[in-house]
Order: sequence, then structure tokens, then C-alpha cells
Amino acid sequence: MINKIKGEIERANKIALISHKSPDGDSLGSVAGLGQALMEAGKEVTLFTNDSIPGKYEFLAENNPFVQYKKGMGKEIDLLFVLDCGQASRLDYSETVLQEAKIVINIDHHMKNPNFGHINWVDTEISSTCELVLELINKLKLPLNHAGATALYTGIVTDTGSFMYDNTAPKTLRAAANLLEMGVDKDLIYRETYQSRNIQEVKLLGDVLKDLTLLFDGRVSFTSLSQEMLKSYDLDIQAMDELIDFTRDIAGVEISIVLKEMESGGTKIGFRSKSDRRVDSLARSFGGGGHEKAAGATVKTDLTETREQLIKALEELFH
Ligand SMILES: [Mn+2]
Repeated sequence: MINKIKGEIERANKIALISHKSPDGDSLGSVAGLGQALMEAGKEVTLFTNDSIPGKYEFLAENNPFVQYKKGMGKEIDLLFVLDCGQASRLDYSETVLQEAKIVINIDHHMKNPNFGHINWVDTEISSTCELVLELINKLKLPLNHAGATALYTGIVTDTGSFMYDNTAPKTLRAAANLLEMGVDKDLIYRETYQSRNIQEVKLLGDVLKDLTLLFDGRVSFTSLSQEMLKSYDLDIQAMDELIDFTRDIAGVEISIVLKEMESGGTKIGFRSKSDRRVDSLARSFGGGGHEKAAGATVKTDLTETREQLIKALEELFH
């Protein structure tokens, strides 16, 4: 596997990397981390995104030249890395890049990744794509600079819930320690990622929590955000992504669910679990995917209908 990837990197003149829609720290971090290493190695590299970068990750954009992908831009690309992307459809409109680029390497850690690349390195046991990318960089002996190390540390921190989730293995902490030894400013990363909340989000949080419902004897928490609520606080659908962790952390809650109404009228569903009940299979039954304890789906139904369907699915789960 490593040798195959090595051969493709050596052969390629133009390399691009791409993140998934609604990018998180792991998605942007892995693209920037591997991208920086390839740039340091003298390759011509493009860092594609297909969505706006959430405010809390803007600090990554300061040192990494992200470019918004547009149809056709992949035609000149010899080698494309798709990172942290559990399904090709997570690329949204930029899925066309898969046909445009000559060779596609898919590196990921999501369950049931369908191996849509020419080369696929999927490790569902590892904490984050960033940890996997660091392993790749070390094995290929690629040079990692400060910006790249910062990006990888960001992805490891965010995908492990600051080293709190059970995907945090001894080797995850070793990887993080190696990055800190390279001079990564962890305080800056925490401040930007967790301590730079938008005041409008905090105010909306107050409103949303008033309508929080607990179902199944308090084992499931439900919250919904309509477009109207988001707009009245001047926020978009990417906002309030910590709400789901907040409601998961209520005593007795095993699964937290947050519904967000999309501009199109459909619904984005987020799932978190802190028990043995897996949410990845639940997400898959709604056409989505993810990890055992953190997953999501996007559906065409509105908030009310989605909620009804979810309650039916949960009745089976808790039966
Ligand atoms: Mn990830």
C-alpha cells in the first residue's frame, strides 16, 4: 500500500487534495497537513475545498492556500487525495473531480467506506484521518513543516473530542506528542477552535435548549433548528455544531440528535452516542454514515417528518 502511494506521488507532477462538504477539523487538517508535506517535498499542490471554511478553522486558512473547487479544475490533476470522506457523495457538487483527476487515492477512517479510489487506505480503528496522514508522512519520510503539523494536530484534537472519546489510543497520544515536539501551538488551536464562540450562537443556544426534549425515558435528546431561528440570529447551517455534544452530555442521555433545517427545505441530522448503542447504522438507515459514536445524514424530508421517522427508527432500537 505505502509503496503504491509512494509510486503515484513520485510519478505525479500536479497533486491536489480535497476535503468534504461542511468541513470539520479532521477534513481541513488532513488536507492541509498532507498538502504541506507534499509542497515541502517540492510537488505542485492544490488544496481544494468545496464549501466555506467555518470561522473556527479560519486560522488554518491563514497558512494554507485553500482553493474553492470549481467544475473542471481537476482536469489538470495527475493525482488526487480524497481525505476523511466516508462516501463519494460527501464531496457534494465536487464529486466531478473524481472523474477529472487521473488517479484517486482515498484515505479515510469512516466505517463502510466503499473504496471509491483507485487506491484506498481505510483504517476504521484509527482516531482520525489526520493520525493516518501523519503515519503516511512518516512512512514516506516526507518533510512536515509547522503549518502542516498544526493542521494535523487540529484534526486529531477535534476528532477525539480533545482526547476524550474512546477512539483515543496510546498511539494517538504518541502522534499528538510528536506534533507538539515539532512546536505546534496547542493553546492557539484550543483558543481558535473551542474558545472563540460567536455570541449569536451562544444566545441561540439559550433559546434552543428551552425546547429540548428527552425521549425514551431520558435516553434520547432531541433538538431542532429551523432556518427561521438561524436567520433571526444571522447564522447559517454550519453554526451550532457544538449543540449536539452539549445535549449528549446530559446525565442519562445515551444518544443525542440534532435536526437542522436546510435552505432547500430538507434536514441535516446529527447523531452522537455515549453508550454502546451505535449511531453509524442509524445514520446509514437515513442514507448517511459516520462512526459508532458520531454520525450524520442529510434527508429531503422537513423537520417534522424527519423527527417522526427518527422516532420510529429509535422505537426499534430501544425495543
Ligand atoms: Mn474524521
